[in-house]
Amino acid sequence: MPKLTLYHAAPSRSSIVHWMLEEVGEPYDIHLVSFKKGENLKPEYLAVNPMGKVPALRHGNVVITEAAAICTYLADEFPAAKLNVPVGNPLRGVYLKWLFFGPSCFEPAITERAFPRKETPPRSTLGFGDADTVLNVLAKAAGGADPYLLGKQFTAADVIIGSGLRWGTMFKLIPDRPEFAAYIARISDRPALKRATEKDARLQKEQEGS
Ligand SMILES: N[C@@H](CCC(=O)N[C@@H](CS)C(=O)NCC(=O)O)C(=O)O
Repeated sequence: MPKLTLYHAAPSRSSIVHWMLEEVGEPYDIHLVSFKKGENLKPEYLAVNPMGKVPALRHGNVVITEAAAICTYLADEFPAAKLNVPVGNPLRGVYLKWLFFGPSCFEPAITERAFPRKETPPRSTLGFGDADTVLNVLAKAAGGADPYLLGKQFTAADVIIGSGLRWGTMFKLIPDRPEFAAYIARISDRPALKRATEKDARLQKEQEGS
């Protein structure tokens, strides 16, 4: 079985993949990348991800970057974990929508709120439209999640959207809404997320001590 290695800085966007790996349940290694030491911009790491960013995942000879792409890959590569919606299932469209909505709409909307621009480009030119609409769409999805975005099945889409909602709420980048709180409480109960979060706290100390 090809080895899985996560290039990780704890906690950061690579924590999304850390959670996903815990959900998948296959053995994996962690290669810590220290931002403090600038390791993400050194040639050794740029050979892994020329963007100089984490996460990156090595699976045998394959390297995948971009958190949502990695989660999609893992869900498809390890179908026994039942974290994907396979081709042919009518829910696959909704599943893919949320996986793409995370990085293409939710993330830029949060950034826009955190660092407002002096001059906002026209709504029609922004892929995410505007932050309020994004948050309304997400609030409706979170409020309708029963218990997860796609219904009974927890999928990689919950890892992507759930991570963004947790992170955005934690850092007060998105407004408190009861729909978000209930959904976040539900996903925070997942043993895999608890394991990844606890491990991240230990890894952070390790990183800071190094
Ligand atoms: N589009 C990337 C973003 C990754 C990203 O921005 N990672 C941050 C950590 S939260 C990073 O590596 N920052 C280091 C830097 O830019 O110097 C993804 O979704 O995976």
